[in-house]
Amino acid sequence: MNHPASGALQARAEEINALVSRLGAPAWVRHRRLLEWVDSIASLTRPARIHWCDGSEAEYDRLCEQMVAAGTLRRLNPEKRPNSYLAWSDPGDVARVEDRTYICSENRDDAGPTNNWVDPAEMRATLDGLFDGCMAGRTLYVIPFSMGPIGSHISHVGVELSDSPYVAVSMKLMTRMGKAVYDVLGHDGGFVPCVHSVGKPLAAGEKDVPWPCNPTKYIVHYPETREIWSFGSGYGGNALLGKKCFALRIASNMGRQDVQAGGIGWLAEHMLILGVTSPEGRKYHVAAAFPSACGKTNFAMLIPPKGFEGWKVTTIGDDIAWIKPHSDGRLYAINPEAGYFGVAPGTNEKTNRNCMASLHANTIFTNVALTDDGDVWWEGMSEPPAHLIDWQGRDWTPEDGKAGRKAAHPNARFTVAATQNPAIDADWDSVDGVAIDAFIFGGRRSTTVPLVTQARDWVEGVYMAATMGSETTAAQAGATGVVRRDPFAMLPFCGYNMADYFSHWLDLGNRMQAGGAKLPAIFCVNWFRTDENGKFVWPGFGENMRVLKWMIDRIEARAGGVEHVFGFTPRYEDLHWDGLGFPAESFAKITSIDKAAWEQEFALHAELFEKLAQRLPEDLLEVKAKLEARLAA
Ligand code: TSX
Ligand code: MN
Repeated sequence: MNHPASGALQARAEEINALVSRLGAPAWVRHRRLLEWVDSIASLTRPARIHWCDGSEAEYDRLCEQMVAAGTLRRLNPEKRPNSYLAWSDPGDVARVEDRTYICSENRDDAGPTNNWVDPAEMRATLDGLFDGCMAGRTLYVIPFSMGPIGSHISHVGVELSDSPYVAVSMKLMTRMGKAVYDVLGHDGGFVPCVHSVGKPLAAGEKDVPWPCNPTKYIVHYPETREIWSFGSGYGGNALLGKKCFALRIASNMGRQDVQAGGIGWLAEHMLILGVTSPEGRKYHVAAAFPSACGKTNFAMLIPPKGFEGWKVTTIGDDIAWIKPHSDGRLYAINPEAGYFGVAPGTNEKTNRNCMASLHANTIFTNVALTDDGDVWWEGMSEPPAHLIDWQGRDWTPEDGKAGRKAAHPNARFTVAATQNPAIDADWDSVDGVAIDAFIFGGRRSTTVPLVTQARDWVEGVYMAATMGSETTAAQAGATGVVRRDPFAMLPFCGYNMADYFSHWLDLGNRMQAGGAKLPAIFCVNWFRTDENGKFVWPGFGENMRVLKWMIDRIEARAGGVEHVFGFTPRYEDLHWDGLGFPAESFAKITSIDKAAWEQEFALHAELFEKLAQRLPEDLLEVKAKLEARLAA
């Protein structure tokens, strides 16, 4: 006790004890910086109380009960949909708000021309004003979560402070949330601080609304200090900050900052991860990037069709992959998430049987319709029932549907734990991740882009991914059928300059190859070519297995293919056709390359490259010139 250091230690301990008692922190929280941060946010936002989430089932059930009482959730019929709930959001809070999403780097050019940017000091001043007292009358939930398997060297921890119980229970389904995270953090482990408020303080005695939110919305990222601040929305990616904000925008920065810190770097990608096991028991893993409305979750849960007896497809993830080089020269991927937050409309027993099975119980639905027997319905699930209550609480009949009024919002969602997926991969929670054999990049294109192409090498693959485009559908904002560039399906999710992101991919490939690594093959796919009558030619869904098998055969140097302008493509006879009558003439329609269409396509690539010109890597311009020369020849 007389040692000089022990007095200082004692003073520190007393300070922590004072913080702990002021904040009501439980015994398992003794992380000084975390306590100080919670204290500072509580001082700013002035909640009525603080709830430290432990992630238990009991806590989940209690919060859901409270939300039922408050009118935020409705308990579904336990006979039809056990332990499941339905939420209807405010009609002005139904989707991510890209025009209100900011990357506040110190330097504007580091955010790049595809992100909204505001000077961080200016943004901090704005947010300080908005967050001042914004949690009045509400509970501040302290939500600790691990993105990735607890204890994995690829995983990272976040802590979200939110005044929304809907966020707290959603984070339980979507991440590894709870007490165990504090064991990883210890007394001084690193975490990404995420501050979220629905932005609707309650005056003394004011009655709450079922879905509080604020017309003013801000989704803000500070990449240098790795912070996330979200104001005004309670919906999806705006509010569940582990997903798009952390696992993509902040993590993409972390993967690149790792290089600046002397590491080899890593990738945070908008990719599903699936396993394919052959009848011989050989297992392969692919990671695939698709823009929205391409059926990513359906592909992640694909069921092999007739003719593929003995083949198995298993899901590691349906939305995000964190990918890191390993000392064996291969790239290993984890799914940082632990649940699915998927679009409900269009999901049915035919398009995705595994998904429908996942949703049989323990699910939170948002903005779908309610049936008269207390179950859920959405467009594309089945024949519409004679009567429903739509997502805005109004009566709905199939007549309304014919008049164009949808029962479920087009962006209606399910939130469910990954463990409910009957096709979950045995290694989905592995701390090592899975070794990636191939990358797939896809888009929705009615013309121009063939069914499948294998890039000749890494740089050509990066070019294909960088120039990806997809046609908008009726479910999206704006005109339909317009091709929008969506590099790597990362346009709304890359947390820094998109041109620097291309360089990061190229450089990582170069570093790995210099170390003797054999990089994954890169493929480009398009399930959506249409014929002269506007009908889809390729049957898609489970039949995409035929394309997957060709890819695996290419990796094993078993399959044939021919070289065309853009790389290698299968001939009709290179695909396994057992169980499907698909004529060679149809195959020709979806693999043909139209020279004039591609000349136009290259002009669109040039437009994208001009936008990114300031920092665009030379290599991509070289690939473009080579491909154009091939097309001209
Ligand atoms: O998810 C889709 N996939 C990937 C599946 C593993 N969808 C749905 C996209 C919207 C989210 C698809 N839609 C796919 C596809 O491969 N292909 C198509 C186009 C299509 C739609 C209907 C039919 C065939 C193709 N056929 C019939 O309706 C009978
Ligand atoms: Mn996504």
